Amino acid sequence: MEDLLITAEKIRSMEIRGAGRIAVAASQALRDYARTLKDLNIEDFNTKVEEAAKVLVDTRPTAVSLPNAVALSKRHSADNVQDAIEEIVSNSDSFIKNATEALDKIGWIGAQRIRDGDVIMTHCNSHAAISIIKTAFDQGKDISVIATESRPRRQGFITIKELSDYGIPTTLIVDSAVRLTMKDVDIVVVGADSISVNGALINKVGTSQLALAAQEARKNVIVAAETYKFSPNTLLGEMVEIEDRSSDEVIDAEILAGLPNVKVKNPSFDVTPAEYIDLIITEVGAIPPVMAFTIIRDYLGLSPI
Ligand code: RUB
Repeated sequence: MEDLLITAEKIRSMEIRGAGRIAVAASQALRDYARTLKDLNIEDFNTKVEEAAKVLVDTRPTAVSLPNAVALSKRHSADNVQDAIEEIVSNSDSFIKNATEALDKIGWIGAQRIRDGDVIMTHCNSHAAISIIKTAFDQGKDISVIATESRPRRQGFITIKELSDYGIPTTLIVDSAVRLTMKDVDIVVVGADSISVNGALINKVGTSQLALAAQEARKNVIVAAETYKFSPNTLLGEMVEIEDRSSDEVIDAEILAGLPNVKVKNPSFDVTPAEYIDLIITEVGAIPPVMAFTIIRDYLGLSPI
């Protein structure tokens, strides 16, 4: 359990972050933990796996990739521990392989939407969105990127480093410059933490202001999202929980202590309605947001996982 707890802590503290990376790390941790339980009987094995799954899922609430990855990895139909471990290892290995391949497919499909000369705006740090940008660049398209800082955790800094190392010309802006800068942009490309059954996108706070400004300026917004980022539980009417993070990320605790009439709100994600999104690029194709239900039905199953 110790290794699994270390992974859980890394996810909670955001040492491991981004919906895709979180999913892969959780699946790996669960798989490796299951392997350590070979001496148990099947009842105790199942109990331990469920407990471990809960520890992982409880680390962060918004990215549905996390519960999806855990559920897809842990399910088994075995009545003995050896077979159960084999199934879990095989589930997890194929989840990780598919997740890795999905990034390449999304890159290729999404790059079809990027034209030579395009200026792309992105927000936060999404590996799926960056896969599209890098693929378009690899195809020889003369592109450049405008990346937001993404306060308060400034994941935009990870993005500009990654793009710069790749040789892609990149401009960093503060989040509040999004609307002013939108006139210079051709297309917005962002990632996803969750996509609900009505096609709404839940992603890093500020994403919806990019989408709003893009709509006003008649620029397309495309979302890069693996199928495991769609939320089956939204079929039951469940809302995606928006993570509220500590005020320390926004203002120093000592300064805040001296401001008795001030409180700080630090929502980490926001919701972009489907009507602001042109296309969602998944590994199984580019779909309009209204087709979210189909992705959930065909790739995740109708019974919530
Ligand atoms: C990261 C974030 C990313 C999505 C998609 O938030 O909002 O846009 O997770 O990323 P945080 P990816 O830094 O709080 O985890 O495409 O890499 O899965």
